[in-house]
Amino acid sequence: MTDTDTSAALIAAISDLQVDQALALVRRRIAAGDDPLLIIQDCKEGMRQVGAHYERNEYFLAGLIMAGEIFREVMELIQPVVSPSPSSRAAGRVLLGTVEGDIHDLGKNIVNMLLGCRSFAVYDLGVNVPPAVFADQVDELQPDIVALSGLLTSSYDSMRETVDLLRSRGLRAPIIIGGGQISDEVCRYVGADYWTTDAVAGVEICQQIMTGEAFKGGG
Ligand code: B12
Repeated sequence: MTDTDTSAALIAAISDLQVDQALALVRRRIAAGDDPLLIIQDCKEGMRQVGAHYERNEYFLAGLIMAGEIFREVMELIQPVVSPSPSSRAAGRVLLGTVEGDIHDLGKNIVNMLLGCRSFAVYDLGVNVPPAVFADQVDELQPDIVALSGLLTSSYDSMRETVDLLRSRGLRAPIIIGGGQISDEVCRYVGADYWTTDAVAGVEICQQIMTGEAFKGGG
């Protein structure tokens, strides 16, 4: 199989909810020394296709649940081969969580893992986190960056409430939002400083924030 074939086969296995096949392909690519971030990228595309099946009523909630389980198992295989950066000094402190009303956490967990690899200290509040909990933790932990995750359209209102509360309590640290459907328009609605639909890009933004090189916005 060529690289393109394996990539397409993995996307199809996830899209078709073929757990054994998906895991076998991931194991094979890890053994071949493939970049784990490219493997994650393919899995993300497979998940996007699962979502599209769901929208067309070809899959139901059980399909989403199964896809979530496949992705979790894939990440168990990938996590050990994602290499941390050599620095031992904390690059910055990030308070992370999925906003209230939203329980999607696979993307957030990737962000957590990649930030950890880049020596950030990450405080992950989990999922369905109310604005007041973010605000209390900001007071206690004084993070350099607040990072909010949300996949549902309805989570934009939660993000906005969270940002409003944090700003009203005097938070000056930058706020970055991430999730599959986030856009510049959503970022402006929410009142966040940065946005992204990609974990790797999000980590780069966090690194640029810490070195004072980040431009507001995202992509
Ligand atoms: C798996 C899944 C689930 C699983 C989640 C399991 C889990 N532990 O997370 C379960 C079954 C729980 C679920 C439930 C629901 N889901 Co769902 N789900 C999905 C699905 C198929 C994949 C999501 C995923 O994990 N993708 C893979 C990850 C890696 O990608 P990601 O999350 O986008 O994260 C990446 C980036 O966005 C970024 N990122 C993410 N967060 C952050 C944060 C920061 C700070 C940064 C920097 C970056 C970043 O980094 C990641 C890597 O690059 C999507 C389809 C889709 N298109 O996304 C639907 C989808 C999100 N779900 C949807 C729906 C409707 C639901 C339900 C309402 C279904 C129902 N009837 O109950 C419930 C909602 C429950 C709730 N209250 O949250 C819709 C949302 C539609 C909308 N516009 O609001 C989608 C889009 C499916 C669809 N096309 O209709 N779901």
